[in-house]
Amino acid sequence: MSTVAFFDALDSSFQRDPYAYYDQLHSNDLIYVDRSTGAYFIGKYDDVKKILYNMSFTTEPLADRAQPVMRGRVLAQMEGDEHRSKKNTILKGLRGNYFHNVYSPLICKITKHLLDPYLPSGRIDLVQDFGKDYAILVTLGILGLPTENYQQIAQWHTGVADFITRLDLSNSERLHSLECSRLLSEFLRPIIATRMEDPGDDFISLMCYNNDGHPAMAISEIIALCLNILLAATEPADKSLALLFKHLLDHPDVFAKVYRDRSLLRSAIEESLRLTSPVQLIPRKAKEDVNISGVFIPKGALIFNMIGAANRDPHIFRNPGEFNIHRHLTDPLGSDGRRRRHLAFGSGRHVCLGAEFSLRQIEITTSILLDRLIELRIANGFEFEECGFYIRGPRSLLLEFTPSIR
Ligand code: 2IO
Repeated sequence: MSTVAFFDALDSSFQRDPYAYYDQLHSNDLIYVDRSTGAYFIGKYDDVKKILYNMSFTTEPLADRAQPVMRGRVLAQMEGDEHRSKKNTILKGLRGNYFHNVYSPLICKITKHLLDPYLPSGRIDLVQDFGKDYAILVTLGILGLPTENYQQIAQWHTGVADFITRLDLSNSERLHSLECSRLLSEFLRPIIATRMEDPGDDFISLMCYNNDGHPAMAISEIIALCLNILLAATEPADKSLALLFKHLLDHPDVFAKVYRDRSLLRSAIEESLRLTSPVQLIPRKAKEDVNISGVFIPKGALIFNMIGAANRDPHIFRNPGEFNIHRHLTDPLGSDGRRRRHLAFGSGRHVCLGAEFSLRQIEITTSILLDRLIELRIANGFEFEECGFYIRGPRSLLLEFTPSIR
C-alpha cells in the first residue's frame, strides 16, 4: 500500500531535480499530493499504466490546459468514432510512403542546412544553435507550411506551449499565450482554406477530404489538429536530440558502438527517452472514486501521471538510473512474459501517434550529426542543466568538434 506524501510541485528543488523525488517515491512507495492544488502525482509504473488504460480516468484536464490555446479539442480529448477517424487520417499523413518519399529527404535537408554554418567553427550549441530551429522547421515541413517566418512561428509556438506546460503562469502571461494562439490560427486559416479549395497531396489536404471526396472536417477542427501536431511534434524534438547526445557523450564506449553500428541507434534513442523523458507528465481526471495502490482518490481529482518516474521504476527497469542500451536483455519480464516498454510516449488508447515518426526523425538526424561532427565532445567547462518539469530538457548543450568544411 502506498503512502501519501505532500509536496510542492512548484518548489525549486523539485523543478531542479525531479529524479531525486522519483527515487524517494519508489524507495518509500509514495503517492505525492501537491499542497496548493490537491493534485495527485502518481509515479509507479503499474499504477500509471493502469490509469492510462482505465476509462475511469478521463483526459478532461486538457479542456483547461490545452483547449483554450488549441482553439478546439485535440486528439487526446476525443473518443469513439471521432477519435478513430481523425487518428487514422493523421497516421496516414505520418507514415509509409510519405515518410520515405517526403519526410526523410526533408529531415536530411533541414539537418544539413542548419548544421553546415557551424562546421568550420568546431563549436555548436545543440539546443540553441540547432535544435530549436530544427524542431520547428521539421514540423512546418511535415504540415507543408511556409517557413519564411519560422522564427516568428517558433515564438508563437513557445507562447502556446507555456500555457499547456507551465503551472505558474501569471495573468499577463496567459493573455500572451492566448494571443500567440490567435496569431497562429490566423496564420493557418488562409492556408487551410486554400487547400480546401484546391487540395494537393500534402498533410493538410489529407485532413480536408475523406477517401470518398467529401469534406472530412470543418476548418476550425483542422486548425485545432494542426496546432495539436505543431505542439506535439515540435516541443519534445530538440530535447530528445540533446538528451540523447548528452547520454552518448557521457558514455564514450556506447558512443563508439553506436557510431560504428547505426542499427543500435534505435535502442539508444529509446533508452534516452526512458531515462530522461522529454514529456514527464500526463494529466488525467478521476471520473469516480478510485483506489490506486491502496490510496483513496476521490471523484473529480486531478492526477498527474509522472511518466518520467514510471520509467525509473526499479521493479520494471533494473538499475533504472543507468543508461543501458541493451537493457532489454536483462530487464525483468512482465507477468505475460513480455518486455515492458517505457511510457515516454504514454500508453493506452491515447498513446502518441507520432512515436514511430519521431523515432525515425531522431535516427536520421543523429546519424548525420555523428557523420559530420568529427571527434565530438562536450565543450570544456560547460555546465549541463535541465529545466522544466512537464516538458523537460537541457537549456543548452555546448559541443566541440574538429572543424571541417562542406
Ligand atoms: C498537445 C505536451 C507537447 C499531445 C497536447 C495538448 C496533447 C498531447 C502530450 C504530448 C506532448 C505535448 N499531450 N502530445 O503530452 O498531443
